[in-house]
Amino acid sequence: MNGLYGYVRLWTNNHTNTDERCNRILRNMEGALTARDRVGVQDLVLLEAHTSETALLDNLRKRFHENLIYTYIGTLLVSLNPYKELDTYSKKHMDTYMGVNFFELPPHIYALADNVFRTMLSEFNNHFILISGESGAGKTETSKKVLQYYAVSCPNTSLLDNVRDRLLLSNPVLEAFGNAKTLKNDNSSRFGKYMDIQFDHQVGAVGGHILSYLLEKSRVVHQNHGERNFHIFYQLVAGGDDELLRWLGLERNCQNYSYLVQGDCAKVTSINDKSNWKIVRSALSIIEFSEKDVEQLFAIIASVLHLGNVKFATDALGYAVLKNVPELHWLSTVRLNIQFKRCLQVYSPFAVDHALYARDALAKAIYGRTFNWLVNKVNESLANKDSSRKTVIGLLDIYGFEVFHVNSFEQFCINYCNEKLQQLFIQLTLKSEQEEYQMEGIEWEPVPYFNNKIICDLVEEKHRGIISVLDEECLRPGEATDLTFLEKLEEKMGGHPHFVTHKLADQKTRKTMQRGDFRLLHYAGEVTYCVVGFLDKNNDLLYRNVKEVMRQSKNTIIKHCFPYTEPDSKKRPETVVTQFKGSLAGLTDVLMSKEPWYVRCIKPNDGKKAGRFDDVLVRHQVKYLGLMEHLRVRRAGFAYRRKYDIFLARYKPLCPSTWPKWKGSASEGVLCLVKHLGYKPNEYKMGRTKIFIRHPKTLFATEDAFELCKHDLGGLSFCLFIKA
Ligand code: AOV
Ligand code: MG
Repeated sequence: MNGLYGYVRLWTNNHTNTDERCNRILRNMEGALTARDRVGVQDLVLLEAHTSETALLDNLRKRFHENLIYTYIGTLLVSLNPYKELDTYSKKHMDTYMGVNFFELPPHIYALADNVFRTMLSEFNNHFILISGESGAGKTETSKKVLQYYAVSCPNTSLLDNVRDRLLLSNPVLEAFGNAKTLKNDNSSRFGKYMDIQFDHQVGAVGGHILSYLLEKSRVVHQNHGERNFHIFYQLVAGGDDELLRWLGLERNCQNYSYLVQGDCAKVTSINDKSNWKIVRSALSIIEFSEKDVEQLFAIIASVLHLGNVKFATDALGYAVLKNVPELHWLSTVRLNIQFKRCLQVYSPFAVDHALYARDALAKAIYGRTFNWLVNKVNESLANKDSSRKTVIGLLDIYGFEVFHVNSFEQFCINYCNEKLQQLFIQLTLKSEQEEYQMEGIEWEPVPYFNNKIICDLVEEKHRGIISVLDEECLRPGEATDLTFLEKLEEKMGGHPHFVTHKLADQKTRKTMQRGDFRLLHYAGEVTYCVVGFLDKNNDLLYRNVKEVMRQSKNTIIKHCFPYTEPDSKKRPETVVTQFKGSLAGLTDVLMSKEPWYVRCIKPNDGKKAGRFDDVLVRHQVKYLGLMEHLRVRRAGFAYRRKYDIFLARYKPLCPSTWPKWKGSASEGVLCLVKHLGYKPNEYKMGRTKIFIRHPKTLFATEDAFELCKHDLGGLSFCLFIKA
């Protein structure tokens, strides 16, 4: 036997055939270890001695090639995107994981979901699952699996079947309106989503509530090459029946709509718009959207497409005049009942590019506000009317860190958000770890982390951060430009270790930047942002007259989305990024009040390919996700901790004094057990409620012994020595 984990010395009550039994057991153990060589360990804490990044990576790679995409670090779940359908998500799999302890079955998202659920039941408190990872790493798929697990596997009554359906169907609806194809991901979330699933302890999931964060509205009017607008537009054009399209004045050809073809990839092989349309259409009915709501909703979607086709000519004085295109007919009189010409009077006399800008601003406002209306409507349908106390499990699935060839205001917001979540992760993992040692009366030395607070501060610090400089510039209309914003940044941030611009850079770096760029050294890597459009996007202004015209629309959703506001209200509306900052702070508070669980998603390659494990790419993610540090904390202190009663219940067959029944307290039983197993005094500590085990190999050997005992030993008892 490889001797790394210890050896088993056996003695039996029945001394006959001892050698033969020994051999059989050792053969079994060898089998287990060989399997382990092939598929790696299922908990990285169990990695052998000199734990290095390379060892961790090797382990993930081995498992990945065996289609084992899940691996633990303690209770944290690492998930690799397989980029293919795996046969591990059936109802049968769900049932297998129900009520089973973490370490008893191979790692799985269902195991985590089930443990969260059972902890919530036993402790009667609120939890959340933070799912993080870069764009395309699998966050949204993971969050769907969790939701499916709760919806399908929790005890439930037929009365609540429709709650289940609505919970599940809220996904395709919100994805249709809030997801899009990007270069990173064919189904990229372009909004942040936090969903509370409410549980009644007798009946299971009984309701839900969704908070949405900053939708990337600019996509409505512009898509980069190789990207698409939000799915719903293509779904409507491909799947809407003839009569509906006729009523909306739409043709069944995406190429006819300027807002759908800017990325030049309206058709995507991995996406079936037509069948997705059917799913969304029936989901809307099940989520209790009335026929009228649905009609008006699609009238809005169609209007946005018409709006994108509105064109302008130049008059004799060089000002924009509306061309009399058929789209005006659909917009003005038939489906939206807005007087588009009146909207534009606001801008005239303006040049054509200004008029186009106004048109796009209106399209973005209509879509963005309709999206918020949609989320509210879904929430109404998911709301649980019963006011008795419920506990919740929150699911956080937000847009992942992203770096494109050109990065703009949207990436700045998305990456800032990821920076905040990383900060939360650091705070919570450090905090909870330290608190636990303190609570249990165990001494320990904290492990140093890279703390990304320095980057969060750079972005958001009051009066000093990038956001504050941006807002200041937004307050100087007419004077400030994107470039003056950049200059102010240079003035204030110059010398900051995580900030550089073309002007501030050394010669080598300068070659990789343009004059209008600034670069941030994020926790997850460098991103170069182009300042063009920052001020406009942050201001996100709509002319008041436009709002008035919209309010007069006969479309009740539009009317609702453009409510009356005091015309002379002095208060300046908050800028986009400041609103976002506020809502992220709110989210942090919500999360801090709950028990955290983590899933760290990893993208195995940049080509969306099954079976390809790109070492450099994965290593980079392992680094910035802080997996090594997390592992180190787990190992430096005590790799494992278990409540006395749980530890005793599992391992008591390994000791004649505790098996089959122990009469004393659980902690005394554990002490007796570990002494019998030959644990050395420095190997473990007895806390107030838990046993802490320093090295994974100790638990590993115990676990091996337990496995053998389960399979082979029957009435046999044996003693296990751990090699020093
Ligand atoms: P993301 O949410 O992390 O990116 P997704 O969850 O949308 O990434 O995953 C991207 C794609 O990877 C999916 O559309 C699937 O094709 C595939 N995929 C991910 N997880 C699995 C899985 N467990 N099994 C099979 N295929 C999977 V972004 O939303 O872009 O940050 O903003
Ligand atoms: Mg996503």
